[in-house]
Amino acid sequence: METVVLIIGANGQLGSVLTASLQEKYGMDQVIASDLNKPLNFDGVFEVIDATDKNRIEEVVVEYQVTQIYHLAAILSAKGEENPLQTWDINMKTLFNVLEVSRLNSIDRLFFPSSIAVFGEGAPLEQTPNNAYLDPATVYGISKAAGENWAQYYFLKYGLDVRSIRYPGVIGYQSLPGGGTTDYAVDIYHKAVLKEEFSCFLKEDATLPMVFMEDAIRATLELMEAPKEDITIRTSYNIAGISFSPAEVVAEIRKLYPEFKVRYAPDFRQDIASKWPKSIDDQTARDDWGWKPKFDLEMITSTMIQKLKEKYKMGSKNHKALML
Ligand code: AKB
Repeated sequence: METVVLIIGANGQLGSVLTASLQEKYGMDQVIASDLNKPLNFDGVFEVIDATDKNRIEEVVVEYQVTQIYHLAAILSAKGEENPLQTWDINMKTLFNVLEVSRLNSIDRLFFPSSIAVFGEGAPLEQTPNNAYLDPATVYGISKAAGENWAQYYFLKYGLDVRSIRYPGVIGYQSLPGGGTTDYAVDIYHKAVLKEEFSCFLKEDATLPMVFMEDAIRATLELMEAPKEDITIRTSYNIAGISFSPAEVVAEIRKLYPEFKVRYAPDFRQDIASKWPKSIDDQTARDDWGWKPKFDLEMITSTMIQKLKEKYKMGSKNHKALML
């Protein structure tokens, strides 16, 4: 069977980079990117889909004979707290729509991203195991924990091959995150390259698990390629990259930009971060499908700085315009 992939939420931080990787892997015509708006100069097949509209998802699935779906659309942790009930509605409705369309159209494989936001005060902060107690404190985390259980339910009840990763904060130069608690770890590199002062919304010692974009994409593709019988977790897999605090990333950046200035102005996102793990035990992902991160903080920092310098040199000085 020829693989045809639909990506829902293709304009997001992960979605935009994953789309390019899937196009490279399967071919331009085999990948259907979708989101609420078509980006300017998009290269490839794009369909406008509002994932709260189940019929629209199904229309595209049928038209292109889609065999795999990556459902990436969601409202993240910090943004989600502005309107909790709306966040719950959107995150769950879009997931139910995708699960149902997948079941009814015999989708071969479905990817659903979860997050370290599923963990709360009931889980150990260090080396949080895959099967730790889940008591998330944000509506985003609650929706992801519920989503993991619904994914497993569809697997057990209908045999739908749903696979999932609990992403830590994702750091990449290709795209900007939006509405997350870990977003500072991307913004900080932009400010360093632009030689601007950085105002950090977390405390200097707020250690969080992170992963570099290349590793995050590779993890996603490796999980989706793994033989079905190797997948022992149908809720979601922990993956770890590297853990660091704002102070540690600042120290690393200052090796290249000694004058780099930072001030700390912790806000409500610090409360969210304080309940999330500091480090993650990802042994099951390593055992089941061979997961292993490649990028440490030094490599992340040198790559981010080098790539962002190239981008800013080539493009506009306008931070937002550059990333769209
Ligand atoms: C967020 O900060 O909300 C996300 C996440 C860890 O899921 N980056």
